[in-house]
Amino acid sequence: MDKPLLKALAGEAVRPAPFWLMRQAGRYLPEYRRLRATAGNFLDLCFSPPLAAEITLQPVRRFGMDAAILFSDILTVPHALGQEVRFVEGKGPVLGPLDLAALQPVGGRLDPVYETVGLVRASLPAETALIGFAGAPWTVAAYMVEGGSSRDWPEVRRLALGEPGRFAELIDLLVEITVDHLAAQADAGAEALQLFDSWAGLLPPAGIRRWCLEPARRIAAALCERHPAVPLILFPRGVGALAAEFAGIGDCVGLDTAADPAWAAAAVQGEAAVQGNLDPMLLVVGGAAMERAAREILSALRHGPHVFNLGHGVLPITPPEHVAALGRIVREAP
Ligand code: 1CP
Repeated sequence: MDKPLLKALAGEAVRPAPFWLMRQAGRYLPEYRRLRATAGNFLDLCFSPPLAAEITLQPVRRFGMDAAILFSDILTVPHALGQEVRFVEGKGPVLGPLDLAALQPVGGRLDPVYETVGLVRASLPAETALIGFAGAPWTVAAYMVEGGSSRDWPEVRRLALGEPGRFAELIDLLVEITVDHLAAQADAGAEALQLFDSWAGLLPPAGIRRWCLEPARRIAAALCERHPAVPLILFPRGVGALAAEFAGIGDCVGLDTAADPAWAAAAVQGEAAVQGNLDPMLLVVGGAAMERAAREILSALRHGPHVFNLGHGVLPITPPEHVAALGRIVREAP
């Protein structure tokens, strides 16, 4: 276990801080766009192990991150439960009608994802760790109920707050399949796992505790039984000071863009590693503004375990040379 990322996730203040970027594979890279153009629809790409493995490796080859994150999507899970999932060019994900009673795992649908994990593990540099991931139940439920992305997410919020008994059935099912999906990635060679709760911040505090924190606790406990040595990173985006409550559950808490790293050093780092949290727009801007902000984050979190990352995913308009510059800043930080 001498990979820098794994040491940091185990609680060590590794310097230079290991780094990777959420959505580090994707449309800002010309080599991704070229491959994407040959592949037809996006889910087919996720389920083509040689192509998905190649895309996973592209950013690591170019920028030497300390981790690769499996190229897949959080919406492979509703697909594996039998709900129709399509990605429409220029619009994003579109899901078919949700029939709660009809949802059940369709055997084998996620097997290509695990095959990809094996392919990537076999060709990663020795010091680079492989991160597997899943969407958290609340965030995946949001897309399933809403039928796609949404500005205000009215349907899922109404269901969670207005019919909690019925909503719990969906969350319970998602907890179960998420545990299986993450455990299968660990079986196939993933060395750390991240749970993306991108829409946690839509809920009031009691809702965050019930629909984000408690499911994360159950997922962490089940994974701990099956894979005690595989660390879990939680990314509850938009939850403010409640991020500290997630530190008791995961090995690492991912901070979103709005979180103050100095606060997290005091409130989170004593209990868990902290990951984050440069504003993705500063990576678009680059130059002195990016350098100043990155150094402030590194400095605020320097006394404890820190994995440098963004506060949310890389934006498609990001110049790749800014990613290279950011990597140098992190590596050369005092
Ligand atoms: O057009 C294209 O080429 C597809 C764009 C794309 C990509 C590159 C989508 C569609 N998904 C992905 C890959 C992806 N998605 C990864 C790969 C690994 C990486 O490099 O990080 C990961 C981890 C995800 C996770 C994901 N998918 C999240 C959670 C993280 C986040 O950004 O908040 C979410 C919310 C999704 C849903 C999704 N997938 C794709 C789109 C357009 C969306 C909807 C986003 C929205 O609602 O705004």
